Amino acid sequence: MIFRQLFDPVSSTYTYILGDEASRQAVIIDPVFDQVHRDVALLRELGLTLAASLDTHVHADHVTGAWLLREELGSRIALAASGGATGVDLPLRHGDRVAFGARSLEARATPGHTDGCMTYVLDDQAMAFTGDALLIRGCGRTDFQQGSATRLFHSVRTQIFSLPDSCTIWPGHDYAGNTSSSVGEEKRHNPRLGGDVREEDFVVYMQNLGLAHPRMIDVAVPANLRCGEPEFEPGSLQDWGPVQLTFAGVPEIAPEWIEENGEKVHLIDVREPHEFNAELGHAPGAILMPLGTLPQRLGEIGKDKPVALICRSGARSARATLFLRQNGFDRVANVSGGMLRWRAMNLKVE
Ligand SMILES: N[C@@H](CCC(=O)N[C@@H](CS)C(=O)NCC(=O)O)C(=O)O
Ligand SMILES: [Fe+2]
Repeated sequence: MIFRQLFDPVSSTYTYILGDEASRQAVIIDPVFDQVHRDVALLRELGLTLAASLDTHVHADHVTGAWLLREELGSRIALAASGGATGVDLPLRHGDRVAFGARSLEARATPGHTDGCMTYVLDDQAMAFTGDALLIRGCGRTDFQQGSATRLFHSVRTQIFSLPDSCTIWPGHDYAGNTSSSVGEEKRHNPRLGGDVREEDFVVYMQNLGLAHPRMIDVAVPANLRCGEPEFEPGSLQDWGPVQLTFAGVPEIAPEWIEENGEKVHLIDVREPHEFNAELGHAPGAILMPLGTLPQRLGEIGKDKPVALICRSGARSARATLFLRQNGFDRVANVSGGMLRWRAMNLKVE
């Protein structure tokens, strides 16, 4: 199986991608709105088709990427029916399964952090995605969104601690840099829910957590009750051309689009002068500005048009693209594959 754990540093949220090796069908668990372009790029680079996105609950601290992923990739939105959100394609009930190729996840109702929390258990019970029901040596708070410490205690004890000790726990968040745990480990060492802790002890513990209110709750909960559909059209990378973000975070554009639309962009070639006129040649209208000279020459680049950057293979121009972005150029893209691909595609040269 293909498996990735991804992190959103703003909300300390973990997003997971699971893919079936043979069919290339995949699911994503707990995508974050602001990270959707990253997730789309990784799915594309790994050759995966996204069947569904699953949220473990209606989050209070970040907006889900479920709606935006459906817009971009046509994936179906799965969420507990009891979460009460609109726009859900697969309203899940306890015991339902979501398939991706030959593999599947089983939804187990684990209410307590919110009343609609689900834990997703892989078909062979080797992995459980617990959302905020069970965190590493911790658990989700129970002081809002119909939270209940007694319900959470029973959820964890009956639905998660009943899994094999070897089952890996993949949580919804971690605020200390921990990445995973196991059922056996949490049964022994979770200070709130493990060992000989009784329900009464847990309830008192949870009444005394003393956590600050999540900063985003007033924005996140209403948006997540629409599966992350924004109230306004989200800004698009693509407003000037077919720009795609790579997983490395570089906006890229295809050389053939640049050849056809050369007059719509400033095309900057960041190679050295001797390369510009050597055997690869250069694209018509390209302006020579070697990478090392960009910091001094930024002022020469007009902001009246988007900027496309090119070099030999696309590596130096990727660095230049990021440099321009950091310096206030929003409409900027790397010409993917550089002059090597440009020539391989028999595009016009000077
Ligand atoms: N400081 C965070 C809030 C973090 C928070 O409350 N997280 C929830 C999960 S959505 C939780 O249950 N945290 C448990 C804990 O921190 O122990 C923010 O402002 O967003
Ligand atoms: Fe949460």
